[in-house]
Amino acid sequence: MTTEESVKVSNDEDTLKAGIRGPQLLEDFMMREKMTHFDRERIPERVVHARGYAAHGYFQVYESQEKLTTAKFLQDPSVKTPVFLRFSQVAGSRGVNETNRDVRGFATKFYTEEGNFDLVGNNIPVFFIQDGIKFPDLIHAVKPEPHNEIPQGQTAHDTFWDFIANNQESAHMMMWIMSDRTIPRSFRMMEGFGVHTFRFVNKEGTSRFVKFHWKPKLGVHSLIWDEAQKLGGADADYHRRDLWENIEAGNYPEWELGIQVLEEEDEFNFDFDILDSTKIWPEEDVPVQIIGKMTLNKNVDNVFAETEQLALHPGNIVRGIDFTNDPLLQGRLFSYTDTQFYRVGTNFKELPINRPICPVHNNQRDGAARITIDKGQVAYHNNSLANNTPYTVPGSKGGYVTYPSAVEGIKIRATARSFMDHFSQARLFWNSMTKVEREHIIDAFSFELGKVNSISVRQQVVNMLGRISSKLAASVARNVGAEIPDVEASTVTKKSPAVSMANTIFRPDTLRVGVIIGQGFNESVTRAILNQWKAVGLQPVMIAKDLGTVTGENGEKWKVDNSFLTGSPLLYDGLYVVGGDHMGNDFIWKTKSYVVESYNHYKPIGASEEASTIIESLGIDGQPGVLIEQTSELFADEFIKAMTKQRFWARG
Ligand code: HDE
Repeated sequence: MTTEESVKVSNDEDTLKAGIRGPQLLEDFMMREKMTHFDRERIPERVVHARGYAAHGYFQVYESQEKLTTAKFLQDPSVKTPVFLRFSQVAGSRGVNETNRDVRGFATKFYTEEGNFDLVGNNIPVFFIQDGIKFPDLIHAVKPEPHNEIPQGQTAHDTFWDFIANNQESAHMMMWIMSDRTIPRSFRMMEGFGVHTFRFVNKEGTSRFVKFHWKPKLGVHSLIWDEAQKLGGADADYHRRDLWENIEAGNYPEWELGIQVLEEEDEFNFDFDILDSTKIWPEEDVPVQIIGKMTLNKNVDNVFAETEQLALHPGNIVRGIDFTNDPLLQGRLFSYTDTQFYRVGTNFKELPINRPICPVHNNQRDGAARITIDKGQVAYHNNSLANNTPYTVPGSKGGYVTYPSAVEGIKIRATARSFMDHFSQARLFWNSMTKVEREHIIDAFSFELGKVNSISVRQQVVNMLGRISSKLAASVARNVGAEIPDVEASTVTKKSPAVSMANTIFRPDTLRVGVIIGQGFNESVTRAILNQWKAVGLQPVMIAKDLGTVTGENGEKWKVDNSFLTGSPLLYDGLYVVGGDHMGNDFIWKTKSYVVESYNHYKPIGASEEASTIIESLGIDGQPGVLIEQTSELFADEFIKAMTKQRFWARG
């Protein structure tokens, strides 16, 4: 151990004192250094997206996109572009539990050969507001209320819903937020969206409008509300633990990058404004073309140095990509650098996690905590003393050139008419939901508004829902004691199947099965079943009454991962009760509580013949997704199918 000045430390436990029981001496440079550094360890948390977790990986394009863009990282399929992806929650502070209902940030820094490109997106494709100037209002409304700092990381309170009811452009976003998308099962099972309309520009200088999508290879899956609430207690770090453990285990999460592309001349061919961030471009109208894949394969070494000091900015673009007039995007372009100067410091771009992999040459100099030692006499442009270096690079040689889009009009503070239809796409979303998805949306609105104290705000929101769907409004009104509104609902009948999570990919890999074993369990049958499951990527977690080992009927000792106490049925995607030949009352009782919780959360439940009495005693045998083992091979297969399906909504 040394001091920061590299003096070797002989004692790090006792402060220098005048006499063995005497006062401490100010001259103790070791103690002073340790304490003063500690006193400054925290930096301001992000004003939004404070709680986040990130990992390293790489991106590869499937085939050259040169027809659309000159962006270097989208040209050569053999190039692996390093990426760093930070997931986050918007509303809570850094310590908030991770399963709260909230939008998740999905923000990727691409370290390309021609500079950094940041795609700072969310797991929802639309946003609350249309103009950046409203963002501070939105965030003031969603954050804990200022007079009592309650509630933490929740939208279920008066000021948030008051904002929503009085800023109705948020109607579409609210439908997405009240769906299960805001309580994801895993970061690995979320879609990501760039939200805004960007431009791709190719070498001929042709510009097209583009929206970015990340599609998870594992599909899009969510928790259910009861589970999410309880998980906050069972494991406040549920999502980061899931990401960390899966990357450590070599289960590298993957997302495909998709783009929706529109020709310039199609800009006005839609019944919404393509620059409005409260609108999707329905995938059925503008198909998503899959162009590449991102893989996360390395956890961070230090969360503060990497995840916390990471400074993302939607304004970090590279040659071949440009902005549009999307007013929300334009507002963001100002905010992000400004906040990084405050949060991280003037020279934040020099930090290892933020600096590009290609060299930086310019005349920016000095400032607090400058790391680079800039050499030479000259720090200005134009110059003759340094041969006019660093020199600028024309577009034809790779310099960034802004797309010369036409600008016209008078200076004005107003919203375009084409941005004023707030309900058609909210209705489109509602139309696209399955029965179960609709029930969850109604429950979510009812929960949230039920936590709102102001009767007037509840009613205003219900009135707003009436503009989307009279059925939705009536159901929520009934649940929260509001009047059924007398307003015209949107008449849109169109659906977009792509927005329903029922149409996602269903796969068993990486899902966790809690396997409850008792003394005297059958090792060979259990091993055969678990091997079959592991072969398709399921992850068994061994649960028993106590930690340590459990002895099977042939004397094998199996290691226990979780006891009933340290585990929880909330932590597994399905349950398999093996039991044993001496299951005491306590074992049976605890097993039953695990089964009941899993059953209530619609999860697959399997039981060996020996443990079938436990299932029968609960009266749930024969229910969908409840499987009793007859022959082990068949059972193992059926159980894999059940795990793949994930939830059995049709339970009586
Ligand atoms: Fe952000 N947002 N935002 N935002 N945002 C920040 O930047 C802001 C918006 C998003 O993991 C802040 O470094 C304004 C949309 C993510 O480090 C801040 C507006 C989308 C992250 C900021 C928006 C996002 C942020 C806070 C309206 C999805 C976390 C700390 C014009 C497309 C990035 C920081 C990370 C972070 C401002 C709207 C996503 C204050 C003014 C729309 C994922 O600069």
